[in-house]
Amino acid sequence: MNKPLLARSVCPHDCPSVCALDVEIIDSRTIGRVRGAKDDPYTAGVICEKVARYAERIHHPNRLTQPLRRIGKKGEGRFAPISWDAAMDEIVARFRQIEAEWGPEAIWPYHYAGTMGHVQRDGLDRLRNAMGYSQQYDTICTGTAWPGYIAGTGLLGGVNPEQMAESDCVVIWGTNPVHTQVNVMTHAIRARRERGAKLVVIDIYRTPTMEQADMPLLLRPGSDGALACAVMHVLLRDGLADRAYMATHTDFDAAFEAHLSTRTPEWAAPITGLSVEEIEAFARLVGTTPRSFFRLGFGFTRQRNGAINMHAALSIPAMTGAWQHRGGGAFHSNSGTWKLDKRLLTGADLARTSVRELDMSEIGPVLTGDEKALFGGPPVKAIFIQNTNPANVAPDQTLVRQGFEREDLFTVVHEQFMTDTARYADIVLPATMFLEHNDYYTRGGHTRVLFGPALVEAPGEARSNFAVINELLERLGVSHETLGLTDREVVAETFRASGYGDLEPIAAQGFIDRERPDAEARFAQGFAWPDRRYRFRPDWPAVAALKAYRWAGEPSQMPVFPDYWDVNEKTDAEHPFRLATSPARAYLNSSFAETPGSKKREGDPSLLMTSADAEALGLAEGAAVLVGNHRGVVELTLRLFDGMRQGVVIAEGIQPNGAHRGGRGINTLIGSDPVKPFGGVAFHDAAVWIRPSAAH
Ligand SMILES: Nc1nc2c(c(=O)[nH]1)N[C@H]1C(S)=C(S)[C@@H](COP(=O)(O)OP(=O)(O)OC[C@H]3O[C@@H](n4cnc5c(=O)[nH]c(N)nc54)[C@H](O)[C@@H]3O)O[C@H]1N2
Ligand SMILES: Nc1nc2c(c(=O)[nH]1)N[C@H]1C(S)=C(S)[C@@H](COP(=O)(O)OP(=O)(O)OC[C@H]3O[C@@H](n4cnc5c(=O)[nH]c(N)nc54)[C@H](O)[C@@H]3O)O[C@H]1N2
Ligand code: SF4
Ligand SMILES: [Mo]
Repeated sequence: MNKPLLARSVCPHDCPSVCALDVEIIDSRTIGRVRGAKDDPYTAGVICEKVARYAERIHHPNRLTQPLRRIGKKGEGRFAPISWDAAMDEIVARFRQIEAEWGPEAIWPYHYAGTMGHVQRDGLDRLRNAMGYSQQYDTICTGTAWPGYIAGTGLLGGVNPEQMAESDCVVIWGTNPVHTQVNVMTHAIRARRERGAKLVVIDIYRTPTMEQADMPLLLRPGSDGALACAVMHVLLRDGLADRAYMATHTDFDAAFEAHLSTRTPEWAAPITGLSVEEIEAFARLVGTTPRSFFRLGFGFTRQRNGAINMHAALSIPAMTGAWQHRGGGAFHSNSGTWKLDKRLLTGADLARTSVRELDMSEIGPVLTGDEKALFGGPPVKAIFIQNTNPANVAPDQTLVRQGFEREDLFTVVHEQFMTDTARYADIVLPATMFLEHNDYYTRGGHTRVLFGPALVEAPGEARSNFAVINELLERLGVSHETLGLTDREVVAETFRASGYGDLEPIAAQGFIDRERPDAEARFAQGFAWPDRRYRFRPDWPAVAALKAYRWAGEPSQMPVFPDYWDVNEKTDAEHPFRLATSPARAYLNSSFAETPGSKKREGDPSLLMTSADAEALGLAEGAAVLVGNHRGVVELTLRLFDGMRQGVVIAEGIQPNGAHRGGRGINTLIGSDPVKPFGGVAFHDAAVWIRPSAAH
């Protein structure tokens, strides 16, 4: 038998690893195995199981292959096939009619990062910019993490994460890379194997990542700020702070030192649930190990005090001076370092001024007519969705569902599968997958920008986002440069405009390396604020100005320094448990919920609870439980797991709504109140009650 052809590609999913892939091409329509590229230094031949099994997803019998029109009730899931022409005619007619009656802001193009390819992901902005439709304020994922990081450094960038392999102490803080970005483990474990580095893992439950730690630190949810402050207290107390580094590279002053003087390990112990000895040992480890690498994740920022906690954790290497040493420093994301000029693909030249920007995380309040969320403007009468599944992943599902059930809302969903959101659509359009279109991908968790070419034909009548947006623009009478271009040409133009050079050599190699000089990445010549100093005292208005963030609260309410900020959802007699909804290994957000391998691995939607808590409630392994709060009730299967602090429960993953008895998904329990300072969702911060389900 002939060996299948191997082609280079890149994983399009919303994962910081953005792995370089070698894909077996069986024929013009069929792929075989998918492997991690061995010659890519960050991927290093390793990818997650779910993408290794990609043939299951791309060739899934349930892929959408033709446009559909709703014939059943909203959300019922009954559709009839129609032609692309008829679908487009109807969309354009409805958009025109709604615009005439309510104005263009009554139409809301809504997208996220189901594909991380910029041309296919962000092209929807051409439509909204051209037509004056409502803008989208992107908060759901990065809304708390990024501001917290930028508050310290002034720039969203850090030390090349490959250098974790040269570290003597890798601190994996608030991320579970065994599930969410497996390549972090490759480089962290290499440091342990080759240099005897210590691995510290800080989480709220005993994850498979924590299982591998030399120093596991199991916190109470939302208490990271307290831990960071106590660590800095010890560093100052014991002479482990690098005062010379702080004097030249930070805004460290007597006021901050006085603030930390009361943040003792004894103060932090009851807040965090750690012992004084654990806190002291962690402080000593990072205080005596110059090459300490802080790999800061998203998970610990999905708390109402999350932005503060990110900044507090990031402040530790600024105090030890770990930034000065190879293998030391910090990393969260390099998404602020690409210097891309995306004006062509977003249609920035068409943008109108003073169009309202609706918060994507507040889709529930927006669709149910909340005046504040709508900025007092017209109701949303049409929504056009690409690359996201808000009827499953967005918070406050009771409102989201009410919104999508509105008879007067015209919903179009462009999708690969019949998701919870597509089920609510009036028109469903079939979408291509990454191996069927061209795009480029920025690797937020590393330094490369990769090119992913179209390698196989799309099934049935599936069309790319790029093609669909261009056709809509054309039918709406817009003329724009992109209409005469292919997706590949837009990649080429974007690279050229960004000073990346010609696409052809980049495509042949598969990537362009955007690594910055090491000294720059570790802010050796100064941090990115005008005075070149790391800020222990954040200037939040300056952060807002840098990234066009808007306030979700009073600026004066923010803590002045890193601290334990006690603003999280409180447990009380009625809601005694704290719930976190941490990502599952075999799903990626709402994706892969349809693939057999992933379904088998994840099983029923379940709730992890300690045996002591279960015993107190009279509940046994496998019991059906109701989990609720004022937002709604969800049914889950109880799993005993003694890997959390008592009173903490974990529901891993975002299972499809329909996988739950009762049809209500986990985000029913999560609030959509914008997290301070600039919005975002506290996905791991909910107070709930738990009862046995009457059904069992
Ligand atoms: N409870 C809970 N909820 C969460 C989270 C959590 O931790 N807990 N995490 C949150 C986070 S961080 C995020 S980022 C969100 C993400 O949630 P989603 O935005 O729903 O993310 P995905 O599942 O990655 O992608 C959504 C859809 O994009 C589709 N898609 C992929 N490629 C294309 C394409 O090229 N064209 C089109 N038209 N569609 C495509 C996929 O089929 C998929 O259905 O979820 C959030 N929700
Ligand atoms: N398999 C898989 N991979 C994924 C995803 C997925 O759903 N599944 N989602 C993708 C997306 S969109 C993103 S944004 C990234 C996110 O990936 P990560 O940065 O890893 O963030 P999370 O997965 O939200 O949470 C990571 C860990 O933080 C923990 N955590 C929650 N609250 C706290 C806290 O208060 N303190 C501390 N110390 N820890 C806390 C959670 O329990 C979880 O184990 O992963 C991506 N990769
Ligand atoms: S989901 Fe993440 S770890 Fe898995 S292949 Fe894609 S980029 Fe790599
Ligand atoms: Mo995310």
